[in-house]
Amino acid sequence: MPDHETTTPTPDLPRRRVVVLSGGVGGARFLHGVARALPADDVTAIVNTGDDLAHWGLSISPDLDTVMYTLADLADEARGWGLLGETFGALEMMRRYGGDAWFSLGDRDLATHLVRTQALAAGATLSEVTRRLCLAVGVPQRVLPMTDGSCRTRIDTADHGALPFQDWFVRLRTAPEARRVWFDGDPPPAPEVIPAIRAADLVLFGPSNPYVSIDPILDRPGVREAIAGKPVVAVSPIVGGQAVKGPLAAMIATIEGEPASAAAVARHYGGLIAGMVVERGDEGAFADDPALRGIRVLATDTIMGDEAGRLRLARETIAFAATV
Ligand code: FO1
Repeated sequence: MPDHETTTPTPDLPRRRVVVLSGGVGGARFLHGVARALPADDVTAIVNTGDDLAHWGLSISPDLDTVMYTLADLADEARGWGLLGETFGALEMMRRYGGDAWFSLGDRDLATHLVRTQALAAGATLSEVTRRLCLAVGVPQRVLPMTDGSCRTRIDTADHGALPFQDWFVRLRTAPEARRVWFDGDPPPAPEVIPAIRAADLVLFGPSNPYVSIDPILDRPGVREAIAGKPVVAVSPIVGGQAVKGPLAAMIATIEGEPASAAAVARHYGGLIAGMVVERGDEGAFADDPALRGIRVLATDTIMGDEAGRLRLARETIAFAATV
């Protein structure tokens, strides 16, 4: 796989302006493929910020950073978050001081949060500082936070009440059963979000968690309406009844009361999607459910094992989305 500087957009794909809705790792890897398949000007990522948190006095936007690091080829792919070649010296000292050490901020990653925090304190918007960070690490695609305002994901649990997302996800390792997901704050989308969707030929939902990654974006006022007239295709984050990564399979069971499946994700998106890309073997449930018969399905290999796999899935999804 060539470096991204030398990668040429796929010649046999027609020119399409694509918007990808994304959470962290799954969406970021899919975006990496889309970014290698199309000219940079044609790709806009709209990224969940419901996972954002203030920690050690810093403004942290995990999904924006995962997308940025992945597109810049700087991500630690094995860990699934943070930077490649990271060290955790500051975290070790924090632990010695008896400070909060449950959320692991790496030494190099700290620079990202320091720049963001300073810029926000000086009056920049999250959109502006994200653009600045992306340009600095060589990401030419447009990466937009879903909002410049505050919208925080909360997980209602039986034993611990309503938890901030990262408390549930990292500190408690998703152990408390998730009963409901809701968003604290209802800010408008960031200024470029609706114009980007209006200008798009295709809208793709990355293989991200629908409850905690895609829904917070869709719930920004005006986003569902802007998406409604577009060809929308979702890539399934569920493969053969299992989540590729993270707590989604358990969430479908506890929130919807049904086993995890690509079809359950499609039902959750309701009439919003015209097509879904699923793992081979997962397509049968779509034909069986009258509610899903209107959704076109592409069954393919959706596990993005390596960069070639991401690029292939991106090309197949874009070509498929042009037909829905
Ligand atoms: N995930 C973890 O499981 N443990 C961590 O300590 C952790 C730290 C962390 C720091 C910065 C960052 O950008 C992401 C980090 N993540 C960590 C990942 C993050 O919690 C989740 O991947 C996303 O919020 C879900 O998409």
